[in-house]
Amino acid sequence: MAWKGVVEQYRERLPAVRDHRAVTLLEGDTPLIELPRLAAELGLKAGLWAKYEGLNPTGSFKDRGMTMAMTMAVAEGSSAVICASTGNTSASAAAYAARAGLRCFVIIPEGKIALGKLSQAVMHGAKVLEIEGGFDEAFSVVRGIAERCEVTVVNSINPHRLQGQKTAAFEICDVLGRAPDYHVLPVGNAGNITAYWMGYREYHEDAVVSSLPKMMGFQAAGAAPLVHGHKIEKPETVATAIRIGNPVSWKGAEAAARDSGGAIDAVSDEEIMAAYKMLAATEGVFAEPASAASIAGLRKLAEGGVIEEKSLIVCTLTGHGLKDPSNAIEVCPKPTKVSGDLDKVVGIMGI
Ligand code: AN7
Repeated sequence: MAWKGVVEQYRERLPAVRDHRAVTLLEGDTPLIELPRLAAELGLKAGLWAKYEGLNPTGSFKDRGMTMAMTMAVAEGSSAVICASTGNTSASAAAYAARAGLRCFVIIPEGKIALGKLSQAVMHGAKVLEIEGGFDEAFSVVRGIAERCEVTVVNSINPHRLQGQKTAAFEICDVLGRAPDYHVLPVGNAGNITAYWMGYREYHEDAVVSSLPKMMGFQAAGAAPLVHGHKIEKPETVATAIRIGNPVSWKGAEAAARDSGGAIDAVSDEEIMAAYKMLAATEGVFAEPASAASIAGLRKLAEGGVIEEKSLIVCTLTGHGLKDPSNAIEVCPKPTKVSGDLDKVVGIMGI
């Protein structure tokens, strides 16, 4: 049967949608890819899988939440939506708003949005406002606007967003026939870790699965409020998607880590960039830098001897590598210039 998007697939587990027609771009059903070469490289004797969320319609996991948020905005008679974003939420909001015929406003931190994401927001017709400051400042502007104007906020304070995002946990269990032992993912605004934990718990309560994963969240070291236990005034990281100093779902992330027996830790920009290249080069899977925080985190766990043999690990790769081509070009060798002369080309190939 043809896939109809996460709202249709999991409608009975998304009670708010009732019989409303879904606003969808057929998000979800993303591949769960086994990563044996990376596992070997990391010295892991465990089964390693990536939930490749970069293959959603706008290239990130945000589409799962946005189909729900936009379906409900339409059902509730809204005519405009707004979000603050480090990039992916704005790309997704703009696309789904276009699909729904709603106006879309996005507030982004000046100069800190990967080019692919900005191109999506503008192409889908959103009104894009760049403010001085980071995501946290952009988000407080959104809160202020929401108090004054008739506009639906589609950041993750909108509870429908996390409802939609929990479907990724369902898909993983549906494919594996069980829950993983470890679920590793990047943490920025902390909505996704909260949503996954909700999804796993629901399947567990209904006995669809008989175990729960340890939730292992990783923040960028320069933007790690959950690790330090306080807000970060000026968060900095090369992984601009998770450059957030005061996460909205702070409590949800803490609960997910604590109640699952997991943890939230930090990885440096160097570790993120090394993992970013390693994943692409060893497995042919291209994910954006923020997504690679999960691989960098896994490496840390592997080196720390935390992971038991024969465990089953799932890493979420939250966004596509093509979102942020400038970072890729920067960390890799430039193409070798050579004349079209066959001997010269063969000489350089060294084959
Ligand atoms: C690729 O788009 O917050 O911990 O405004 O784009 O649920 O916030 C993006 C977050 C990880 C962190 N990976 O997820 C936004 C935004 C990618 C992301 C995260 C984001 P959360």
